Amino acid sequence: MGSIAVQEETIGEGRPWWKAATFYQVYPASFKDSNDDGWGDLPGLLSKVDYLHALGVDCIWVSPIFESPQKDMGYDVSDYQKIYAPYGSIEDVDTLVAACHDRGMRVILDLVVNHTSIEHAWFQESRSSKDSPKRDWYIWKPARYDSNGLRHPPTNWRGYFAGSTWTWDEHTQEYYLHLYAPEQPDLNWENKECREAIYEDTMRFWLRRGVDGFRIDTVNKYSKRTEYVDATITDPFSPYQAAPEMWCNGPRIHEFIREINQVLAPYSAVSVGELSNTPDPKGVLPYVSAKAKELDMVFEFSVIRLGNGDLFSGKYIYKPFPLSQLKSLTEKWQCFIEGTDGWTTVFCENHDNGRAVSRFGDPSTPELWRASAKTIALWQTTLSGTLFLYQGQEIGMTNMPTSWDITHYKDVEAVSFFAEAMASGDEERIRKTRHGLGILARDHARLPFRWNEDENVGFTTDETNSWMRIPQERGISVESQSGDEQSVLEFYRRTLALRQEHQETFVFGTHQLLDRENESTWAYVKEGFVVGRDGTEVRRRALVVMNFTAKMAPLMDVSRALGCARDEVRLMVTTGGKEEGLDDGALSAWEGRVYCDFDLDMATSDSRHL
Ligand code: TEU
Repeated sequence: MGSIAVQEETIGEGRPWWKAATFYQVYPASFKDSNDDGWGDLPGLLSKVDYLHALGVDCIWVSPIFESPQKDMGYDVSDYQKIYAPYGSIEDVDTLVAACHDRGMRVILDLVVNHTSIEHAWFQESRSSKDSPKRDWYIWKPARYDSNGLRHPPTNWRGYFAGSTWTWDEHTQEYYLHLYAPEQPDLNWENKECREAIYEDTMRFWLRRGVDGFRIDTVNKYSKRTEYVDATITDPFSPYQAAPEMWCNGPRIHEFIREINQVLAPYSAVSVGELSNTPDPKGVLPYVSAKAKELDMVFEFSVIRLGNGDLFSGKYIYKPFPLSQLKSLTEKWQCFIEGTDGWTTVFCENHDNGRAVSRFGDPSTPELWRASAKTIALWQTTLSGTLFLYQGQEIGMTNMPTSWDITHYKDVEAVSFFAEAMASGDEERIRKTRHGLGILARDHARLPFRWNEDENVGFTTDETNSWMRIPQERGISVESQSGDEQSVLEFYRRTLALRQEHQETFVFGTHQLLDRENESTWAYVKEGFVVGRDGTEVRRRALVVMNFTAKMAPLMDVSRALGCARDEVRLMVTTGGKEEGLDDGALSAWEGRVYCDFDLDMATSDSRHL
């Protein structure tokens, strides 16, 4: 299964396969159920590999499928070498990898190694006694006592899912650290033996089986500051304080990541790390600079976090944002690699955020929903870096309807934030949290994938069995959109193909934002170079112009923006579906277009990529 029938490892110097590839994240519990238990599984995913191949997907990222008590949907692993039975078996993973390789596609797994489940054998051993050889594989600290003799956690840190980052262990009379749920104790990366076990039992185990790399969960939290002191009080109403400076990007983080790199390198495995709390390019570049030999790429969250309240206690107090902010953050994370040997990623959805069309688009009518979902597609597929799509994005899946009550939210984060608001007894906070969850909750992206228009949407046989309620918006399904030239799905197929065809401009090009203060229209120029037949460099520019409102918007002077004569301007693609009247001076509601300064029938085979 090791060898794979794909294009050569590198397209040219500095051009490994994953740069121009389209990645697609599968959230397996919600993708496709093959055995009618209401829970998606690996045979279900396998049955859809051809669908993904036809869409233009090059690499599938599968969210955690390992043995787990599912406190955090598999991000709490109890055995890295076993598959959670409702997903299938380890042989199913082999079959999936082989099926992808046969089609020239690749597969990466989700590597969750900042923490394990409390049910993992390592933790069971660690908590068994203070003298356990694995005691130091997790982070244990004694209690603090106040003047009244009351016991307190070692520090005042707030965890991601509300409450303290520390849980008291009666048996050994110490606290253990967990940045997430109490059932997700943090591993102690300071311990070399523990690191070696992680490399061997998680990474090498799966690489030997033929997987092509990893999406690496919480990649910058492995090195913590070792002082374990209180964080500054920023929320005077809470005993627990946000403390990312204590456990994120710690002193040994680059050393640990270089070690990971050495584990992956012999397998030429690709790595994409989840890099939170690092909104400064100067902090991100060291992770993704090619010569640093750390990670191939990372997810930086500034864009996807737009609308979130403050990062910790106020996360679900929705904060509206103007279009200009979305534009400038996009520009920032497009441009930060220019002139460097680093690389960037493009994404606007994942399993931890609300749906893009409900956050950046307008699902208020079927027409606006479709137009805005297509414009979001245009935005994403014309940006530089490696593109990541999330399941259902390609059919414009939306957040759950506002009429669904709070009992439909299953995620540990949503449940704890809502419980915390309720416990405060503050009506305003409860109302705002409920509203914010309606836009931002992680549950929205976890609703079952809509394959068809049946009640069970083709996800499972009996919809009443589904682990999450099934959304019933008609028209948002693969079946209803396939073959409809105006659909979101067919638009994704077309623009993904265009992205490949013109990758010098879209994947590898520079990004220049125009008219940055305009709060209705978004325009940028992408510029790349190809080598013509005669050996000279040929510049290729594209203007992406998108109306991000439900009203008509004036169209800018396209030839001026592209810096070419009017008769050299070509329309490459429009979301509008109109073939004529394209230079009519206006964009209709949520319409997006791409113009370019080169002949479209000049096939890329006439030139070669740089
Ligand atoms: O998320 C890490 C994380 O801290 C955030 O980016 C996450 O979105 C969180 O909700 C912020 O409040 C990763 C996984 O993607 C997430 O699903 C897991 O819950 C988490 O790790 C713990 O493993």
